[in-house]
Amino acid sequence: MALTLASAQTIFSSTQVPSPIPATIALFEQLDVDDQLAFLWFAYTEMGKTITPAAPGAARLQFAEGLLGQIKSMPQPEQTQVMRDIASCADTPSGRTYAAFSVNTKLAFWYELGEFMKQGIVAPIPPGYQMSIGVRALLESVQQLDPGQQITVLRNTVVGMGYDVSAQSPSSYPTSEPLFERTVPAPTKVAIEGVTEPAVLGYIEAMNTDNFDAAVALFADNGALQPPFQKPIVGRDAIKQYMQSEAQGLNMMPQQGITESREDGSKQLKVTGIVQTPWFGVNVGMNISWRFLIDGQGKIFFVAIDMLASPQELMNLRRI
Ligand code: 45D
Repeated sequence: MALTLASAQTIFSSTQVPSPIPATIALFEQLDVDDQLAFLWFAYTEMGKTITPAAPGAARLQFAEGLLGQIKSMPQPEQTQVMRDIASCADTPSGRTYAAFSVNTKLAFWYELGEFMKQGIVAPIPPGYQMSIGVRALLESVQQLDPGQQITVLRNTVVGMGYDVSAQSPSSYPTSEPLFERTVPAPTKVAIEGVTEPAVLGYIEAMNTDNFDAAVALFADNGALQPPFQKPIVGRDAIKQYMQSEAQGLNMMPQQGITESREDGSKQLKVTGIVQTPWFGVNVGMNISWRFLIDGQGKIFFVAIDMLASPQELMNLRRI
């Protein structure tokens, strides 16, 4: 019987513990826009006491410079309004410009705006701002998350902002992204306890050298990759575009896994480990799992990347 995407998505589903991230983001979305901006500000500055993102280079900032320049030249009330418009996904010129940025450019835009707010070049959170109960509760729950989960909450809220005119076309990843320099060298030796599958080892090795051609060559023709909290991306071309836009400079450190053979000659593997983003380098490790379905020809038919609910989940490789 041919492998199907729907059945591939369910592999190892009984071992998956729900991540607290979607629930946190749902709470964030219930806040009004001023509270959202305030929450992000306090979460970001609080987090900044222990971990700060690497400053985005000029090559990446160039895409955001037009919008940043416009904001800088506005009177403060208008600056605040632009931030509100972007955060509330309003249909405005700035909202449209922002939505067309890649994920990393969106992050770079807010990084720079945060710096401007600290320097007083852009309107800060109003000095008399009183935290609402909702903001306070959300900040408290975010403090319970591990650092990898905290930065994922920030990233995913930022990604969802802006007015996306092309929301219906998932193939529209921005091209010509500047390279994202690794802040730390990638691990060179890949050894995963319990895993010898060449496609899996080759995948990690290719990703750690940003060799996305080699990575997608390991996929079956109609193979699929499912990023955390997203729908699967199907086909080599679409996967490669996605990787170029969102997977540059990631350090992947799988630690252990299990391999199970299936009756039809395919194999399913669950691998757990740590991923570092070039935004935070060695300072933040994200606990994740990869769930691979390898077809009878040794090609990747499906891989899902999931954020783990807790570090304990790294060891959770039993089927039952
Ligand atoms: O609104 O195998 C202010 C895939 C206040 C590929 C602010 C992967 C106002 C395949 C503070 C200014 C990619 C799926 C805002 C693996 C305001 C694969 C600013 C996984 C917003 C393993 C806020 C990769 C700021 C993973 C500046 C899991 C926030 C990658 C900045 C995960 C936040 C990467 C930053 C993550 C967050 C990166 C820089 C979670 C970066 C997060």
